[in-house]
Amino acid sequence: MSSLSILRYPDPRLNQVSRPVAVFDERLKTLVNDMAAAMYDAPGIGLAAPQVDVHEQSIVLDISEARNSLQVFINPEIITASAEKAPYDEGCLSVPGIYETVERPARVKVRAQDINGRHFEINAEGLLAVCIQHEIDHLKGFMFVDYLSPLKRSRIKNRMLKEEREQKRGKNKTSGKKR
Ligand code: QAP
Ligand code: CO
Repeated sequence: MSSLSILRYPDPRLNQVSRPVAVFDERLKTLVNDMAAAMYDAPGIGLAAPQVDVHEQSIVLDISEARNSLQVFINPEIITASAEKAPYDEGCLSVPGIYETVERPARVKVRAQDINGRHFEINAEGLLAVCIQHEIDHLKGFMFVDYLSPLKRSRIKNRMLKEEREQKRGKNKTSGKKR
């Protein structure tokens, strides 16, 4: 079980801008380990720190079938993005049960730091490119639903708020009775 709980859309804390990580210490290792545990537990393929209410530029992802290839990106930046776009049916651990098609650059070059602060660059395409861009958006307070039309977004928001209300009622022993 994981100790971190994942914020759910439309929690306004998901719109906070994350600050860069400055210190690469034990605390950061613990955060990244806990984020990975929360992602595997969910299960998901990517998680950004603001989704667990930590507003620092830290991302974990694992797009492998075997779930044994954790990738960590601290202070990630997209250096170049292809003009060519590709669509993908995206979901998000903060918007459970919702999947919508989003178009993004098909290929990106990303510069980031590893858990020890060493800089590295990767060229990503396919699912990896989608996932990295999706997670970097979280660090800017931006969500995949923000690419959708206002109508679609408001429908998703209402669905999530309704689920939240129903979940709260379910937890209450007197649910179903007049209060
Ligand atoms: C972001 O998303 C992503 O709705 C990571 O009920 C998604 O791990 C990048 C999940 C798609 C690229 C493509 C979603 C789990 C997991 C749900 C996730 C759900 C349970 C989403
Ligand atoms: Co997400």
